[in-house]
Amino acid sequence: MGAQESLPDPPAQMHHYYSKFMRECPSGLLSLHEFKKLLDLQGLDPQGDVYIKRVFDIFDLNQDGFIDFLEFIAAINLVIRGKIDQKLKWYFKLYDADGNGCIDKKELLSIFRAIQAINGYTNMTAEEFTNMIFQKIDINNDGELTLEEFINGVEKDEDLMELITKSFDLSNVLKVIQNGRRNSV
Ligand SMILES: [Ca+2]
Ligand SMILES: [Ca+2]
Ligand SMILES: [Ca+2]
Repeated sequence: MGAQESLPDPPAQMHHYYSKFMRECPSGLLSLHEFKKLLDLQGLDPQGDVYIKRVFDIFDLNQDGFIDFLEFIAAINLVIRGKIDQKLKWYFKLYDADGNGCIDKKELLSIFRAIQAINGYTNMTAEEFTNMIFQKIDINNDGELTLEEFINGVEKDEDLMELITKSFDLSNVLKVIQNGRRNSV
């Protein structure tokens, strides 16, 4: 609906992102260290660091320890064009730390603690947040969230959607990509 028309045609866009990527990352391979620098997330406490490493690992599709240009483009596509479902799948992957296809309370709790370590202030404790989510969307009450429960539950609940989106703000990633890092050191 209109929004996409304002974007340059794909090849030009690709070129645009390629120059940005190469400017931020002349080697063509973005390391975890550079990723944190790019997002201005250095000097986090250990919990926050573990969390950002998980975000990095999800973007690092071939798991070679670097984000290359294609992986970078895949991330941009998710941020710009991804449908809500695709984005929620991404968050699900982020929260499902052991990758067994379900989010349990421990996983959600540790994610939310890490988010607090990064963002600081929240008006709920990590425990309250976790219990609230399970009360709302663990439909069969088995203490685990499947992908369906997660997507259906979050889609139906605006507050929850906002909380989840804030847990790792993909639009901030895009802002950094568009404008470059806030203060180049
Ligand atoms: Ca990679
Ligand atoms: Ca799990
Ligand atoms: Ca369940």
